[in-house]
Amino acid sequence: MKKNDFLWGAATSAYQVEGGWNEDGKGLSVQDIKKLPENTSDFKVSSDHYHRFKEDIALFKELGLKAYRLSIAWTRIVPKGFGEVNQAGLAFYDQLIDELIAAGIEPIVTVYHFDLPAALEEQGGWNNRQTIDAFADYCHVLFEHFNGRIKYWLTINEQNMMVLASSAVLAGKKTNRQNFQENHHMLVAQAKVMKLFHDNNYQGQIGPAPNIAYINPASAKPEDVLAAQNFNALRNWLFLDVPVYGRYNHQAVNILKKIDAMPEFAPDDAEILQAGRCDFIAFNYYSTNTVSAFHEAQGTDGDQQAGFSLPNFFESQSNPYLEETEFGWEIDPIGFKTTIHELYSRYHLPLIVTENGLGGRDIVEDGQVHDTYRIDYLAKHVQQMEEAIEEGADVFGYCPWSAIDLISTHEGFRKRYGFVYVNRSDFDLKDLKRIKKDSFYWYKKIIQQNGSQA
Ligand code: BGP
Repeated sequence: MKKNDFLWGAATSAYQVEGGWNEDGKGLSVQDIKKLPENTSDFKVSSDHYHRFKEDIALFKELGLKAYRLSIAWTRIVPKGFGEVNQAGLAFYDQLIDELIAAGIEPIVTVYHFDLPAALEEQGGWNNRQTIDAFADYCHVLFEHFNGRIKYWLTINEQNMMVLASSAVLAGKKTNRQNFQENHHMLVAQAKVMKLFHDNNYQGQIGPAPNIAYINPASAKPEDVLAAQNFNALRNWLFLDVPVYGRYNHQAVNILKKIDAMPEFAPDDAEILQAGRCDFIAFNYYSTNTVSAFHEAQGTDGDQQAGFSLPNFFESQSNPYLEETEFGWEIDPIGFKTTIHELYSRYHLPLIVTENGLGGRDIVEDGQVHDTYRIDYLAKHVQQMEEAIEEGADVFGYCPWSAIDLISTHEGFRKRYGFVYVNRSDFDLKDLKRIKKDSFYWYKKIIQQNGSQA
């Protein structure tokens, strides 16, 4: 049964919503320096939430949000990634978090959402083990400063997509070996931070936030079923077995060895992974993926949902039973239920959905946005989630992407997700006015009723 204190929320991330890219001592992140496609806006102004957060939180309160998932920009707190702490950055998030709490909205905080400090990237980024300590120091500052005000901490947003879809979310392509060595350092950093959190008895709980998409076999052919199991291990379970069980998933290890990408472990790493565990699982879900056994000679490289292929292991296939969004992402609400049940059976930890939503080219007509396609997507996903809860899975919150329009990871301002429209385009900032979409009124009712059944 869904509880009365179920966290109906919504999500954003710092670089995609805030703007104020170089204000009040903020350092540059990899997002500020990445090469963007020509038709796509940079992140300098985004939705200007940095200057308009009070107006935005008033809208979130009107929407009835019980929770708001935000991320803190590492470069506002520690501009160079390591060393000096910027008090003005802490002061900004003090105001933001206090405003949320005063509005009765539970802040859920991601500490790192795709925005590694550029100064660390220049020193080798996650390839350099010093980034592990930099991350732990940064988190320590946050835990000390916000202790008691944040009940739910999320470590790293979609670490699996930074590794598997790096060209889409970070605009940089690396070899498998580099990617999985960096991945290992992130896993170690996350474990260190989870241990630090528990050893110091900070109030609240901490969890990872991968993008989980259950992988379907393209057919019942045994080779396809095995391919799907392999991809599930590499895309999904690798990223949860470590924070839940303290060790790598064996099928993922097998693949990494065979593609010559098994990371090097420093002497204490296995022990660190064992010692740092999570309290709950946060996950982002947009759709399932489908694969067959590998046939073609070449691998492909997709964005977060577009699917992946790995020679000798699996090959991305589209699912003929699913519709797609106008940006080509498949829509699979039943797959959401499958994913929730699979996660709960594997890990037996409380779950929170920290992203789910539909990106579309919204249009304003007479001051209104009739985003029926988004309502349809969200309604079907809410229904499947409610059924999963009814059937016994422990899900304690749902934070669709996104609370308000913001810049997509690689498709600019034209791909919108929000309940609130922001009046700007990729290259014309217009007046950045906020307009409540039809989905805003729909979600408000869902929250008021505590779900889709009154
Ligand atoms: C997730 C990211 C978000 C967000 C969302 C939508 O992968 O965590 O930051 O942007 O996907 O993706 P996109 O903006 O590419 O449509």
